Amino acid sequence: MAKLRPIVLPLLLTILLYISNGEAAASGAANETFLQCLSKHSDPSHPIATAIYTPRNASYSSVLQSYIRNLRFNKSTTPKPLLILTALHESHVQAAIICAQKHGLQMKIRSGGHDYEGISYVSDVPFFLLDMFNFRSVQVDLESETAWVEAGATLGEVYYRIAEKSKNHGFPAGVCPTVGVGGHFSGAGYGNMMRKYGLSVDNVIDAKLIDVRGRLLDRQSMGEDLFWAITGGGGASFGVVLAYKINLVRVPEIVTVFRVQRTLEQNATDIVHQWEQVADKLDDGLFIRITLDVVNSTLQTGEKTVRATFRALFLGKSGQLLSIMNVNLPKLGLLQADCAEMSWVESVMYWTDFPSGTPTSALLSRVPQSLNYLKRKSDYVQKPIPREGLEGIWKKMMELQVPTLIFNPYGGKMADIPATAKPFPHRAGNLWKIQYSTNWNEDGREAANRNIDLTRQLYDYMTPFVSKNPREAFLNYRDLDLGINHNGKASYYEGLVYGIKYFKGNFGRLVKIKTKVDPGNFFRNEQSIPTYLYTRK
Ligand SMILES: Cc1cc2nc3c(=O)[nH]c(=O)nc-3n(C[C@H](O)[C@H](O)[C@H](O)COP(=O)(O)OP(=O)(O)OC[C@H]3O[C@@H](n4cnc5c(N)ncnc54)[C@H](O)[C@@H]3O)c2cc1C
Ligand SMILES: *C1O[C@H](CO)[C@@H](O)[C@H](O)[C@H]1NC(C)=O
Ligand SMILES: *[C@@H]1O[C@H](CO)[C@@H](O)[C@H](O)[C@H]1NC(C)=O
Ligand SMILES: *[C@@H]1O[C@H](CO)[C@@H](O)[C@H](O)[C@H]1NC(C)=O
Ligand SMILES: *[C@@H]1O[C@H](CO)[C@@H](O)[C@H](O)[C@H]1NC(C)=O
Ligand SMILES: *[C@@H]1O[C@H](CO)[C@@H](O)[C@H](O)[C@H]1NC(C)=O
Repeated sequence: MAKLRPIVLPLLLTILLYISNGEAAASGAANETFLQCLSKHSDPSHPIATAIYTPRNASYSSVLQSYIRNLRFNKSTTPKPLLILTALHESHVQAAIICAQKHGLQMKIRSGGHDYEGISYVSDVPFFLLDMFNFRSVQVDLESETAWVEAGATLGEVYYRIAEKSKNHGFPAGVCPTVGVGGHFSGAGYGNMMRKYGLSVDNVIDAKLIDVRGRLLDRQSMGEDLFWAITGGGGASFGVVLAYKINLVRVPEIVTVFRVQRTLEQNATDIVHQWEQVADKLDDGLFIRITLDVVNSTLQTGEKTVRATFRALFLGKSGQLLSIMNVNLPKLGLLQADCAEMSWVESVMYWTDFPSGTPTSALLSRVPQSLNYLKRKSDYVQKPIPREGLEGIWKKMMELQVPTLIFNPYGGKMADIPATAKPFPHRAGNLWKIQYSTNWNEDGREAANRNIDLTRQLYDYMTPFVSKNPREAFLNYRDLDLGINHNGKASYYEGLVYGIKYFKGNFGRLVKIKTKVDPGNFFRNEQSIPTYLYTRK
């Protein structure tokens, strides 16, 4: 299939640009090309031609590549869009939706491009890309402690614009500043204030969406069901999100961070074991993430060890943090010297690993700090892993060497919010989430297969320690290993396979809403919410 692409693409493009579409002609629609349709259905005072890139435009490749965040999908063999529409005005989005249906074209929607499986800009069927990066305004209103943030804004822009106006406000969302609002919020969004304030979507209060009929809707006009669905169920199954309105949260003027590393020789097992008992029960303002990787032992050359990196944000001062730590996690041996006090926005910079002293305006950069080939998977832990269990995991990690594990503690506000409040179901009963994270820099299929296989081996090894029936997963950690939808006759059953893992009991409500708002399954992708009935031709 991949070998055919260079021939297939220009052919399809010719069809798209010059020949009237068969399906449209057959259905009696106007005898027009897709491009003509786009310009006919958009506002003439915002010429859509200035937003259209076909492979003939010189900057087509650079526009496509600017928001590829997994190098696995930056290859000549990666399927490419027939055109990219970099929407500049809401009527461009409306035209894209209307014309794509008229011409039977698959549409992919991209905001920040961080989807781990690239499903926002890759497809196995002919498609075009609706790219939302121009929709990037962030309007902060301190009086009401709210903000309207457009889908193509980055988290870094959101944090910067809030901090610019207030030292006492922040927003609970992800750690990486280049992540896009469109995918992040529509897929729930979590970060290091989750234990205090919940997910991003727990703090979203309104939205603007273009639906399958091209209507611009807000929370009131879309209704509570659809609003619920696009706050955690993934936007791309339901419409195109233009913007979300968020409630800002209060943060103290001074927060404290630390990063402490311990290898197995430095009692990492004891410390992780103690963390397991307390991490979800600590003060809500304290979030301690553990990253586990395999490094050379300092004791003996040639020996490997596991290193645990404890990284924390505490919404308070270091004195109070130290007393919490001495009572609850004394085995870490945290010292005053390990702690740094700073403003909340500086803590965002710290967590992102910007060198200390970097100006906060670096949060506005859309160039990622690093780009890799990568694979991610997720799991939930619901009972502490016994010490021998941890020791087995370390042994397995040292055997595989490459994949790393990241433990993100739950509890606090996460346990207080009912599992049905949002499509995201992983609330009370979860101690922590595991992210399996593998990065590599070598090009080629062989390297990719090897690294993906190592990640899957570690995931398989973890089976006895994680949630089961279903084995739960986090939508924003997109993982096509969990199942793929071909959007054909078996679509509902294919959707059930991954849908139950991402949404548990909320899957049924999502399918019901989907069936109502998009019965023809126009808004579809490899892991979208299916309809109950197979209605698409
Ligand atoms: C470096 C990195 C760090 C991350 N850190 C975190 C983290 O700390 N916390 C966390 O929760 N997640 C994190 N993630 C995962 C991230 O939240 C998801 O990948 C998220 O979906 C990315 O949003 P995006 O807009 O950048 O992605 P995109 O790839 O543009 O979109 C992701 C999905 O959303 C759909 N979509 C995008 N925009 C719209 C829209 N406007 N309307 C409808 N559908 C839309 C896409 O079609 C696709 O299905 C991280 C990812 C990366 C690569
Ligand atoms: C409509 O399409 C047909 C078949 O492609 C073509 O012969 C005809 O010229 C087109 N008409 C217009 C008005 O473009
Ligand atoms: C791409 O090329 C077409 C045809 O030359 C032109 O109409 C369009 O404006 C170009 N797009 C951009 C964004 O410049
Ligand atoms: C993506 O691929 C293109 C074309 O091969 C290359 O020029 C570009 O540098 C790549 N991007 C990155 C970040 O490696
Ligand atoms: C590890 O634990 C032992 C026993 O509790 C203790 O004596 C030793 O000092 C610890 N080592 C480190 C590096 O903290
Ligand atoms: C770890 O040790 C191996 C050989 O034992 C060596 O090749 C490698 O460079 C070392 N890695 C680091 C980060 O020091």
